[in-house]
Amino acid sequence: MINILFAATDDLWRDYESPLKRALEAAGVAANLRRDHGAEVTDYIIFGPGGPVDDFTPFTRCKAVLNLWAGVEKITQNKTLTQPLCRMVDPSLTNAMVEWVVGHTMRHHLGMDAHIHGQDGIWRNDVYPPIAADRPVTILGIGALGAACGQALHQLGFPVTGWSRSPKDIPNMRCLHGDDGLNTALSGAQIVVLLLPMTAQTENTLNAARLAMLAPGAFIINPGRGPLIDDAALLAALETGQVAHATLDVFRTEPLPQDHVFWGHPQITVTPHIAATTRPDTAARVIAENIAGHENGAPLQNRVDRGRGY
Ligand code: NDP
Ligand code: OXD
Repeated sequence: MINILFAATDDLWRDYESPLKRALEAAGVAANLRRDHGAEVTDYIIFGPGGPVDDFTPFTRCKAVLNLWAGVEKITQNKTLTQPLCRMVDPSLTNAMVEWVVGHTMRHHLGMDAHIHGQDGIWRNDVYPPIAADRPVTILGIGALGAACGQALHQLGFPVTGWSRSPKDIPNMRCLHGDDGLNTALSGAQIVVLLLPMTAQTENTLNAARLAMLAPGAFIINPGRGPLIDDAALLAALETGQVAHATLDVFRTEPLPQDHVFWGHPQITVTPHIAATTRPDTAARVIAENIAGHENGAPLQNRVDRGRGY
């Protein structure tokens, strides 16, 4: 029998307790899942932000910390964490992100706002969108989420360019990497989707100089992390029309303060970090199967490289 500590908030325990117990049983893991195991008897920690564990030092027998979130920027800064860390890669979360990114891409591509807000009796049939093949989309970050979004956008006909840290060869998209690759990826892009993790290297990836490389009137869609974009540079680019509209799901401060300039800005759409929430049923299966595999000698899945920060 292994001891699994659920170290997350009360509301997440309500959502996850039953799915985790079911998934552990289905994966053949004999486990005691509780919120109050002592550090010295804990074999695995299921971790969520805002939970009770800040100091991982006493968890000397813990074999892995399994994060309930895909993004790990907060926990990787915790110097007491020396145990292996796994991030969340959940098929339902991926599908949710694909739906959200495709939805917001199509809104901008089709210019839906003009018709939703322009029911004024005037028949303007001379303005219509290009076909997707004439609308290049660039995705910054082509890992679990960015690559899946790229495939879906390709299916709809968009020419997709993806950018990553290391060289990649992903079907149906032009793959670029490194600084030169970033400049090429952004040059002339009409829609840019940010799905990078937050690290010291990715902060302000979209700064003034890089926003200037986009096609005039470009659209920005950011479900990655707020600090990936230089906020002041974005506001300036919206002002000149270099960027026509930004749809932002993530922010430097969350919740986004009520008096923040982004709220109510006519060229910004704020969504409250809901692009892709981890779904308990599928996430519980991912965690249970990872533990089961590890107990049977397989390497841990979705391990975070602490040096890279993601
Ligand atoms: P992955 O780790 O699978 O992919 C990250 C991608 O970013 C990889 O392609 C990686 O390159 C690239 N990357 C990292 N650092 C750099 C760099 N310095 N330069 C260029 N490329 C870089 O992450 P996921 O796809 O699972 O998730 C991405 C992010 O999405 C999460 O970190 C999180 O912040 C955010 N997220 C947001 C959600 C929401 O609801 N808004 C929900 C879930 C996640 P390489 O392939 O070479 O490693
Ligand atoms: C995540 C997120 O990282 O919801 O999972 O942003």
